[in-house]
Formats: sequence, structure tokens, C-alpha cells
Amino acid sequence: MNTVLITGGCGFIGSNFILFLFNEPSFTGSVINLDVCTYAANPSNLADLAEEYGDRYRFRKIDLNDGPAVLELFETDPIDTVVHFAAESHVDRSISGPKLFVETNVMGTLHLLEAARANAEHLVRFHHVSTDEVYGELGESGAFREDTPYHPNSPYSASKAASDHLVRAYAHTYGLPITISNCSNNYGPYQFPEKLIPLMMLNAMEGKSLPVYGDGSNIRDWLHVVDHCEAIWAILQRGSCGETYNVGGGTELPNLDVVRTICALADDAHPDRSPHSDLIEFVKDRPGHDWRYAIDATKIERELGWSPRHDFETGLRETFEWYRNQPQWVESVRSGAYQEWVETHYADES
Ligand code: NAD
Ligand code: TDX
Repeated sequence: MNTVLITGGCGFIGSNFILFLFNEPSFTGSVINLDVCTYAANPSNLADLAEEYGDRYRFRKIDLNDGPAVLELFETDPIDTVVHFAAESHVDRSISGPKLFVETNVMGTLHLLEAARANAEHLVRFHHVSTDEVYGELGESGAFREDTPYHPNSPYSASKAASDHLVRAYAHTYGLPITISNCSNNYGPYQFPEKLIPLMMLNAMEGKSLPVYGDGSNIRDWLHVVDHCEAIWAILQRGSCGETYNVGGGTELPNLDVVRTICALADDAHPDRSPHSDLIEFVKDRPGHDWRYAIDATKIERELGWSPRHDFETGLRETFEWYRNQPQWVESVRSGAYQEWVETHYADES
């Protein structure tokens, strides 16, 4: 891996992955971070990298929907590895506005695949980061395996499913050296506070209501974002081209339990405002709300020797402390102030 293109590197998992890469002693290559910087991005997450690593870290403000710009990037740089994170990622937003999800997640992925195909002589790996939501929902038992049929239920998961199919088709038809990972719900630092865990943490800290959809019985399988980064690294290092790997934390919890645990963390931090569970409010359910997700990660554990290292209780506590200690980060992503930061720091490249 000499020249690695990361798409969506200013988002939650992409930022964590770039920081992970530069902390990985065996990684000696360079990173190009392609991101258009939507509301979910914060390029200042990686502000120190250019100073610390010089040309080994470059940011390019490019929209995946701009096919010619993506192609030009591949023509100017000898990209040998792609890790594709960029997406519209929030289910609720996909319900209120599905079109952007098709544009970015489907057409954006198509543009990236086309650019990679046109410059395939350098390409060693195109890794596509996907979600467990493509498999639909589970009942009381069972877990998603790599051969579970696709059954996406939301516009978000349908667009991710379409992108997975395109990536696989490019391997089958054009011989592109692809891998895909389908991962469960991530948590950890740098997640935009619209997703369950950071939203509930910040609302609890600020004494705001904690909106639990439906009766809070929906189950998600939580994975620390660094465990996800390690899984992707294992796939890049040891995964076989053409293969899909399911990645999950094995920590299945009903939403209400997660919210109550966050309330307990807030009680410890602010005993004067206890009990924070009084802030819980049951609100109208998400339309088409998938009831349960669970991942069978046997394949990646057995074939690549990966398993999650973070236990949920400790990871959640650390994440709570991270958000408590980052009021400026929270303010900048909420207000979009980072846009100004991009203009100042990357005026030449955008
Ligand atoms: P995120 O919303 O935090 O970040 C997405 C990033 O993509 C942002 O930086 C955004 O600016 C960028 N982006 C969006 N549209 C773009 C475009 N047209 N051109 C260039 N850049 C664009 O998302 P995340 O939570 O970090 O998720 C990253 C990937 O992982 C996604 O593909 C998502 O489907 C997948 N995933 C997420 C989770 C999770 O729990 N968050 C779980 C499994 C899989
Ligand atoms: O305010 C809320 N109240 C609530 O009860 C929010 C934002 C969510 N929820 C529920 C809905 C889900 O059952 O919490 C659960 C988690 O919701 P999200 O954080 O929105 O995540 P989810 O819909 O499960 O999707 C996430 O995991 C898979 C990511 O957003 C996706 O990008 C990823 O692919």
C-alpha cells in the first residue's frame, strides 16, 4: 500500500481509520482523503496530520458525484488502494430525503468504480465499507452471515445494498480486486450527534429530552469504531479479493438499555441532576424501523484472526468522557463552523 485513497475521511469512521493508519507502524504509505465535507464531516479531526506527516497526508475536497473530478484524481495519483467510506449514513435523513442517498451512495460509488476501472493498472485493492442493514431485520434469533439474502428496508440500506451489488459486479465483470465489509452499529469519538449514542450523551449532559423511538425494544449490535478500523486493516492485509466479511461486536442491546446506561454515566458525571433517566421520552417510532440486527462474525474471526477488543461498558464510558471533554468539537459540527476552516486551510485544493 503506497498510495491509499480514503473516501469520506472527514466523517466518523473515516477519520478514525486515517488516525488508525498513521498509528500503524507497518503502514509507510501516503493517504489521500477525498471528502466533499457534508454536514457530517469535520476535517479538523485530522488537522495535525498534514503538519506531522507532510505529503503523506493530503486532503482533496471532491464530490463523488463529480465523475470527471474523481477520474482526474486517479489519473494524477498512482492510487493502489481504495477504502470507500463516503456515504450519506443516517437512516432518518434517508426517510425524509431518499434522493441524495441514491445520488451519493449509488451514483457516487459508480463514479469511484469507473475511475478505479479506468486506472486499474495500479490497483491492488478496492475495499467497500458497508453495513449490516442491507440484510434487513431479524426476529428473536439468528444472526446475519455473509450468505444471508439481501433485504434492505430503508432508503439508506437500499442505497447501500445497491452500492454493494455494483462493487461485486465490477469484480465479476471487470476483474476489479474488491473486498466488502458489512458492519454493525459503530460508536466512539467523532460521531456526528444525530446518531443514537452521541445524541443521547449530549442531550443528557445538556439536560434535554432523550427521544427513544417506539418502546425502545429495538436491538442493535454495537462495535467500537477502533475495532471496526482493525477489521478493515485485517481485510486489507489478509483478506481475499472478491470476498465479503461481516464485522460485529457481539454486543446486542435493546436501545432502552443503551440509553439507560448513558443516563447512569451522566448521573456519575452530574449527580446534582440525577436521575437522568427522567429525561427519557418515548416518541413516535421510525417508519419501517428494523427490529433487530446481529452479526455472525465467524468468517473474519476464523480466516483473518480478527475479533473485537473493546468491551461495551468501558468503550461507552470512554466515549462519554470524550464528548464531555470536546465542547468545541461539538459546537463546530453542530454549527457547521468547520466549513470556514476548510476554506482557510484548503483554499487551493477545493
Ligand atoms: P458519516 O456520515 O459520519 O461520514 C460520511 C462522510 O462521507 C462525511 O465526511 C461526508 O462529508 C462524506 N461524503 C458524503 N457524501 C459525499 C460525497 N458525495 N462525496 C464525497 N464525500 C462525501 O458516516 P460514517 O458513520 O463514518 O460511515 C462511514 C461508512 O461506513 C458509510 O459508508 C456507512 O454506510 C458505513 N457504516 C457505518 C456504520 C455506523 O455505525 N456509523 C456502520 C456500518 C457501516
Ligand atoms: O433519537 C433516536 N432515538 C432512537 O430511539 C435515534 C437517532 C435513534 N433511535 C434508535 C433507532 C435505532 O434502532 O436507535 C437505534 C440506532 O439508531 P441510529 O443511531 O440512527 O443507527 P441505525 O439506524 O441503527 O443505523 C446505524 O447503524 C448502521 C448507522 O447510522 C448506519 O450508518 C449504519 O450503517
